[in-house]
Amino acid sequence: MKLYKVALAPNPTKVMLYIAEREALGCQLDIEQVTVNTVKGHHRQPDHLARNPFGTLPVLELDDGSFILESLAVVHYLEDKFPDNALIIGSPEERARAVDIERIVDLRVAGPMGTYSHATNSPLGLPADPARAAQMEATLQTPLDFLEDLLADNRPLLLGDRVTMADCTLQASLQFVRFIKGDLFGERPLLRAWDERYRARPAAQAVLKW
Ligand SMILES: N[C@@H](CCC(=O)N[C@@H](CS)C(=O)NCC(=O)O)C(=O)O
Repeated sequence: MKLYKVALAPNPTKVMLYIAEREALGCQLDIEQVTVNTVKGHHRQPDHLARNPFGTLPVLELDDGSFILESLAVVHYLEDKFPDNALIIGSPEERARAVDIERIVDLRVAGPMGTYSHATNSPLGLPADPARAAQMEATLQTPLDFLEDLLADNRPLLLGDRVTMADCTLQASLQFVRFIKGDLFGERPLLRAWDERYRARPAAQAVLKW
C-alpha cells in the first residue's frame, strides 16, 4: 500500500498521525508514504489526478491498484483490514462517542481553522482576508469551549486514557495554525495542556514538523 500525502496539510497529517499511533501500538501496517508537493502544484498534475480526480490528499493506494480518496475512509479501511491494536474499539457506545468527537473536531474545528489560517497567512500564498479570519475565530469559540469542557475531568486525551482519531484530527489542525504563527486557544488552559501532552507522544514527534 502507498499513502500519497504532504507534510503540514491537515487531512494527510491526521492519517499520518493515525498510522504512527497504530505502529506505536505494535501494528505493522507496512505503508509506503509518498509526498505529492502541493506548493509546486503536483496534486493537480495528471499522475495525481489519475489517482484522485478531485486532486486532494491524502490518497491510499491499495495493493490491487485501487484508491481510497477520503481521509476518514482510509482510517476505517485500516481499522477493518488490520484489527489488532485498532484505535476505534470498545462498546458500541464508546466507539460511537469516539467517532462523534472526531467528527465534531473535523467539521467544527478543523474546517474553520484551515480557513482562518489561509485568511491570515496562507501557506499557499492566498490573499489575506482579515474579515473572514475574524469570522472563523468567532465560529471556533463554541467548539473550542466544548473541547475544553470535555477535558475538565482531567482526562489526558480527548476520549480518556487511550488515543483516538479525534486526537489525531485535532493535532493535525493545530500544527497548521502553529505554522502560520497563530494561536486560537484563548483562555483554555486544559486544551493548551492537551496540545503539549499530545505533541510529546512518540507518534506526534515522528510526524509533526511544526
Ligand atoms: N474530505 C477530504 C479533504 C481532503 C483535502 O481537502 N485535502 C487538502 C489538504 S488538507 C488538499 O488536498 N487540498 C488541495 C486542493 O484542494 O487543491 C479528506 O478528508 O480527505
